[in-house]
Amino acid sequence: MKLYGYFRSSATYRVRIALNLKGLPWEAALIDLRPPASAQHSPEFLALNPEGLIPVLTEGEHTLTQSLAIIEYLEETHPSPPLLPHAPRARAEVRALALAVACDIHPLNNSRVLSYLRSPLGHDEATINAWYAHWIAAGFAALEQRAQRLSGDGQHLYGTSVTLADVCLVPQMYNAHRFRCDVGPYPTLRAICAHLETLPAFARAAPQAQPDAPAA
Ligand SMILES: N[C@@H](CCC(=O)N[C@@H](CS)C(=O)NCC(=O)O)C(=O)O
Repeated sequence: MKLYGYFRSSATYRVRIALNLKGLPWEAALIDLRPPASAQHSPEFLALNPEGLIPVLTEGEHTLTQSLAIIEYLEETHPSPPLLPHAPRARAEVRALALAVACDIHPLNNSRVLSYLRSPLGHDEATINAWYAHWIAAGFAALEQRAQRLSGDGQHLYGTSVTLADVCLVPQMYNAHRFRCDVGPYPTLRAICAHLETLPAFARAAPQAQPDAPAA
C-alpha cells in the first residue's frame, strides 16, 4: 500500500497511526503542500484525487480517499486489533468522537481555508490565528467533557483501549500545539494524548518521525 501524504498533514497522520496499529506495511509518497511546490494541485495528483486533498491510499490500481473511509476500510479488511468496539451503541459513540474532530474541527482549520481567509479575503495573521484558536477551543471544550464521561482510564478517549477516536484526537492535538492554542483547559485530553504518544504505533506516525520532516 502506498500512502500519499505530508508529514504535517493531520488527516494523513490519522491514517499512518491506523496502518501502524494494524501492523500493515506501507510506503510513503510525499506530497509537499507548501507553495511553491503545492503538489496537491499538480495534474498527476489531481488524477488520483480531484479534491486535491491528502491522504490518498493506493493498493494496486485501487485508490481510496478520505482518511476516515480509508481507516474504516483498513478496519474491515484487517479487523485486529479493532479500532471500533463491538456493540452498535459503543461503535456509534466512538464514531461520534472521531467525527467531532474530522468534521467539526479540522475542516474549519485546514490549510486551504486559512489560505482563503488570507487571500482573497484579506485577513491578517492575528485574525487567522484567532479563527484557528476559536474552533479548537469550541471543539476541545466539548471533547473534554465527553472524555471525562467516556474515557475508562484517562488514557483513551473512549473506554480502555485504542479506538478510532484516539486516532483522530492525537493529530488534532498536534495541530493545536503547532498553532500555539491554549490547551490548558483540557487536562483529560492532554493526559490521553500524552499516553497515546508513547505507544510505538503513534510515535512512528508522528510528523517529526516522517522522512519529509525537516531535521530537528
Ligand atoms: N476530510 C478529509 C480532509 C483532508 C484534508 O483536508 N487534507 C489536508 C491536509 S490535512 C489537505 O490535503 N490540504 C490541502 C490544501 O489545503 O490545499 C480527510 O479526512 O481525508
